[in-house]
Amino acid sequence: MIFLTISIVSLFYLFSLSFWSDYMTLAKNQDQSIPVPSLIDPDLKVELVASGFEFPTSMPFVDEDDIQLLEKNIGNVYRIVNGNVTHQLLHLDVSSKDERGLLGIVLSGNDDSNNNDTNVFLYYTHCPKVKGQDKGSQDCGNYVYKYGLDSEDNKLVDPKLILSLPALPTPSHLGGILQMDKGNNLYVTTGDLQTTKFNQNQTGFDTRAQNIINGTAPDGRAGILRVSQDGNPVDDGLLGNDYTLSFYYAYGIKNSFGIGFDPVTGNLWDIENGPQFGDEINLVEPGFNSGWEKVQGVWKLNDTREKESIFNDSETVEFVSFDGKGKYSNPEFVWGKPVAPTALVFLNSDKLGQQYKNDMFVGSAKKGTILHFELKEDRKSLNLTGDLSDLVYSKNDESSKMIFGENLE
Ligand SMILES: [Ca+2]
Ligand SMILES: [Ca+2]
Repeated sequence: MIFLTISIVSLFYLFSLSFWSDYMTLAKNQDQSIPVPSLIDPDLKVELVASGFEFPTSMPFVDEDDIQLLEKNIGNVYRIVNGNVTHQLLHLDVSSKDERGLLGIVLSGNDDSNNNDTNVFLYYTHCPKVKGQDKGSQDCGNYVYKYGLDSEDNKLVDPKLILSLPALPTPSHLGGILQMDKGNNLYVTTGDLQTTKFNQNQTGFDTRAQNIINGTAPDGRAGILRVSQDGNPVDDGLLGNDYTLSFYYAYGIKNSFGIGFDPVTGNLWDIENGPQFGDEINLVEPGFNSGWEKVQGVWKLNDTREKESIFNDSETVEFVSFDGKGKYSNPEFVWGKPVAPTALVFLNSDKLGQQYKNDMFVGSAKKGTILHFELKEDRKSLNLTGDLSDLVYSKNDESSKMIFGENLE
């Protein structure tokens, strides 16, 4: 039998917001009672490639054996070649409170705006400091910067500010995932920046991007933004040409830690994090409205964003549509109870076997699980059977068909 190898680093890319250091403790102990990372397919195995990182969040491949990796709280960008950390490419002064930090990275070819071979885009939170202390959250921001990779000196150089995004009222739900489409446009996930349970008295941050009819103009939160590599709106904007509405590709998103492009169709998909229910997988067509804060998962919400009833399309829910340019559509998959999806990746390869080629993989922070989904032939929905054919994973549903790997935490 040929043993195909999936590297732990590849898995980690899927499972980007896990606690790597916890896993390393497990790996060292090798105690029978402690679960070890495993894959369901007996033809595949997990292999340790590199270790010792503190709260890694994202790790793009430059090529097969050349990886960049982010540390959320420390703000370091590393280069890993053949499993060895060869260089620290950059250190950033980031705020690491709660979900803030160095969160997202994507690479692209040079666009001739600098002399470097590769552009590296980074998403991070920065709060100005006074005497070493965060000055207060009012000046914090989430930023997307473009760097050039100087591969001779192994440094990220020539920083250019691409997007300046809000970071209030709380250090939660700020997205931070970056992706690049085939046309070399940059996509950025943002969240609503509100912690529903603990900050319900906060006001002034309700925008129309959260489907608040009388809300203020969208300011970059609660969506998937699309910009050129210079930070300009693409085609004058899908939903309108006002700043910052012109950046929105999708809206009505509470928070997202994962977006990916289907390598067959080029369609964008996302995972979304619900409150105490209703994590989602969505096909994100241009102008997609995911429904937050009016609908989450398959549920219509009340004024305090709790479940009110099952939502169906005939029901009257007043969504913000931006003059009909934005369209609500239902998720392609919903979890009844949260599994904290952390990454979404399409496997654009047959290296793990023909049966996985172009399929979708989703990481979950719950027990470090990697889930595997096949798309239907039209590639606009998921090929789900049995208990999952209602598109909802409920408490007693059989989930084994989804599971690809476990204990990757
Ligand atoms: Ca939704
Ligand atoms: Ca079900």
